[in-house]
This record gives sequence, structure tokens and C-alpha cells, in this order.
Amino acid sequence: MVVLANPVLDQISLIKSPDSGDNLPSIPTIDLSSPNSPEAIVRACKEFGFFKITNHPVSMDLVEKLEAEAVKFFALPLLDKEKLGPSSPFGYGSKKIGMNGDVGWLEYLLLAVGSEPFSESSLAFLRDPSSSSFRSALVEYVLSMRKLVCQVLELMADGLQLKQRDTISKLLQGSECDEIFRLNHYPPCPLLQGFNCGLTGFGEHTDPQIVSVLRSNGTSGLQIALKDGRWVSVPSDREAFFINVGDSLQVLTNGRFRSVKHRVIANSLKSRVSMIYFGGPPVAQRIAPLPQLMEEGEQSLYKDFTWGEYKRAAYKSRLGDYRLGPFEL
Ligand code: GA4
Repeated sequence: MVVLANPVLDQISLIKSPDSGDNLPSIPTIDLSSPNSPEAIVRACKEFGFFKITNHPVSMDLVEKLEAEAVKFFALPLLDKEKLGPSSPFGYGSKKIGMNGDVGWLEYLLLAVGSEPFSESSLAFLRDPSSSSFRSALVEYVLSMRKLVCQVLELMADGLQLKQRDTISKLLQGSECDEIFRLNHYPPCPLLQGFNCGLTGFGEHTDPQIVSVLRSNGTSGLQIALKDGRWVSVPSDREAFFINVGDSLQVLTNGRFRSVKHRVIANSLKSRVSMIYFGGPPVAQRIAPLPQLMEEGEQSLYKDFTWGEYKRAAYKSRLGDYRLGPFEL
């Protein structure tokens, strides 16, 4: 057992480094410009609930601009950042995740960006003239995530042979959508150098929404769980985006797609910065298997619920809980 005499680390669990990558499948990569992408997306969602996209239309200048603003923000003195917290759930947070006792080796900024981004209800610092470049990069980035998600969900609908391409993407359009944006900073943890284990940056969980789009700097740390429970490290790629199937998409497909369990391990030497867009539908949206996908006689695996009901239950849960359990039939 590894004992680290440091009170800050007391609460955060250590994770044994996974065995070498031998025999582990590699993460599916979808080239958005390829004619085979619809089928490849569906295959990846069934097998992994996760895939990487390349050849996307998002400007790398924009991505880098936002990353630079995030780095600048996280470099502010703790007291300045803490003025924007504690996150409940939105705002600045450090080590505490959610409101039910989860902790991780990270600091973050969590923003509700649905409908009219960054309006009256958003954080005060974004209205301050000194943060105008951060604000404009965020607004532009969120807009480009909306477009990207729409493109990916239309290709997904093609792959599922749904007659209407917007069957899934329309759930994430319109001013009532429940979108969240998260900037995470995992500082290096030098105390762990030389040990055969990592510190939990963000503990294992699935995302409750329909899909999430993640982009990180060149530092590794993200891992996804395979169907058989083994963990695979996701090689970082600053130019790509990673798509996660969320619980709601698992339900919409009546379990055909799997909502992927994932976690982040902090690096002992390098900072990891990630930006994640979470696409949720309007709170009143019913989440139920799409009738167009159901085969004759097929029964729904889930009780009827709305996104608002699921989200409320999710926010009362612990990170690692199996949140869909109480909604299964
Ligand atoms: C996981 C996905 C998103 O990061 C998030 C997280 C949220 C939070 O950080 O406040 C939750 C977590 C996430 C699911 C269970 C609850 C709520 C922390 C937590 C313990 C913003 C989201 O929507 O759900």
C-alpha cells in the first residue's frame, strides 16, 4: 500500500496504474469527412460509447485562444478564483465535485450556457470588461460546439437509418436546451512521481446528458472503461475532439448505445487542461426510446421520465453511482 503523508491528498483516492496497453483495443477514430462515418459512429457508440473525431470544422485558433484564457484564469491567485465559488453547482470549484462528498485532484469552472449564453444569471467576472476576451472566446467556442454536436448527431441518425436526420440533434436545439460547459485544470502532483499509481483527478462516472464533447491539451489522463470493465488510457490529441455517449442517449437508443464510464488520473509532471461541452435537452423533454428504432414487440428497458427528473436525481447522487438503475424497468 502507498502511504502519502500529505493532508491534502488524504481524501482523494489513488488508482493503481493500469497494466500495459497490450491486447487493449484502440479508441475508435472517426474522420468526419469520410463517407463511412455514419456506420463507424454507430459501431463506436455500441461498442465503446466513445470515439475521437478528426477532420472537424472547429477552428484550432479558437480552441487555442480559449485554452490560453483558461490557463490564465487558473493561474490567478486562489483568493480571486474563490470569489467565484463555491460552485453550487456552477462557478469555480476546487477539489470538491458536485454536492455529495466527491473529491478529485482538480480545479474547475462550471458554467450553464444554455439558451442565451452568459446572460444575467452567469458569473459576474464574465461581465467585467477585463474578462471580455475570455468571454468572447467562450461564447464562440460554445456556438461551435453546438454546430459540431449537430453534425455528429445527424451522421449518427444516418448510421441508425432514421428517416429524419434531425431526430436526435433537434433535442439539443432551441433556446430551452440545458447545456453546460466545464473547464477543468488538473495540476501536476509531483508527490506521486515514481509510484506505480495515479491520483484521482475526476473519479469514474458516466455523463447524464445526451452527449459530451471533450478537448484537452497534450497531457494524458483520461481513461474509459470497456464493456468487460478493463480501463483504457485515451492518448491525448490537442487537435481532436472526443465524444462521450451520455445516459440519456443510452435510453433514447433503448440500450443499443452505451453510456461510457470514464475517469481522469492526474499527471505527476504536467498540467492537464480540458474543456467539455455537455449537451442536455430542455428540462421538460421526455427521455424514452425512439419509436423509430424499436423492433416489433421490443419493450422499453426504462421507465418514463423527463430530462428534468433525471437531472434532479443525478445531482443527488454520488459520482460513481449507477444513475440509470432506478429508472430501469
Ligand atoms: C458529470 C458530468 C458533468 O461534469 C456534470 C457533473 C456534475 C457536477 O460536477 O456538478 C455531477 C456529475 C456530472 C454527475 C453526478 C453529480 C452531478 C457531480 C455529481 C456528483 C456537470 C453533470 O452534469 O453531471
